[in-house]
Amino acid sequence: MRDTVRQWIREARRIAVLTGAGISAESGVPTFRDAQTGLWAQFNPQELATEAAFRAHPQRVWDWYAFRREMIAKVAPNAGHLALAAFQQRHPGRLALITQNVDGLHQRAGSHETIAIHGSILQDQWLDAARPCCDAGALQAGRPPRCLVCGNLRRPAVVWFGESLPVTALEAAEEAANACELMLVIGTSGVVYPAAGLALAAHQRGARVVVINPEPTELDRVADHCLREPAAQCLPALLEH
Ligand code: BV8
Repeated sequence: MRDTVRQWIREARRIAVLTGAGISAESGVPTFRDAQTGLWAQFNPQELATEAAFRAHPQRVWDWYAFRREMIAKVAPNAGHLALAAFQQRHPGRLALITQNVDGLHQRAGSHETIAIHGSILQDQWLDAARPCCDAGALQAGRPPRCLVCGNLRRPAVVWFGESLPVTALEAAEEAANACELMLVIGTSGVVYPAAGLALAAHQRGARVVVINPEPTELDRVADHCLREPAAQCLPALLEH
């Protein structure tokens, strides 16, 4: 069935791609569900990735992000990330890449216009609105670091559960989903919204939807085809010239 999807890719003037943690799995980054290994196994990720959890247990949540950052720093983009970036270079403006991932691996692979709808784990921001005293260059060290004067905490620049997505990224993602003729849904379980809703929107607009995932997902129900394959093995063949 790969050939049919390759044909659909050749025919589509506008392609949207929605990726999740699965595309980084073959780089060695555990998926969201798998990230709960060892020390973190007793915590549900949706409990750790919330403002309430951070305010209640700032050190625990900061350490969880530090643990994930260290893992991400040790890995490299895989053949799946690279195949998408290469396709974008060969066909400028034809493929819009939307990711739920905060790991920055698409960007490191060369996908410079990646629409990162859940932010980035590689940047920090202030927990509360910055006051005149809040200088990110002069922090009181700690886990998390804080403002020397008012104690405002630093937090990872990711979108936590219950938080709205960055408006510009969400608008760009919705535009791409609504304008595409083909959407590739790669390495996502399709349970988190509004991200998963982008695939539903594309389907409702008449676009073909292809799921690439070794396991069944919540989005198979709107898929025209499911390729039950690991992304780094499937994408190079699918996207090669
Ligand atoms: C919000 C950043 C508005 C942080 C993340 C509608 C219905 C139900 C619930 C809701 C709804 N609307 C909103 C909600 C609530 C909530 C939500 O969706 N809850 C779910 C869990 C039920 N959504 C929100 O809270 C969103 N905000 O709605 O705000 C608002 C605001 C105020 C008041 C009211 C409303 C914010 C959601 C974003 C949260 N932040 N990440 C961080 O990373 O720490 S979400 C995070 O989890 C990831 O970014 C990703 O989105 C998700 C994990 O999913 P996946 O990436 O798919 O990973 P997963 O592990 O699940 O699956 C991996 C897949 O890969 C598997 O299928 C596996 O088979 C596959 N795989 C494995 N290996 C491979 C592979 N595939 C290919 N190749 C391989 N080799």
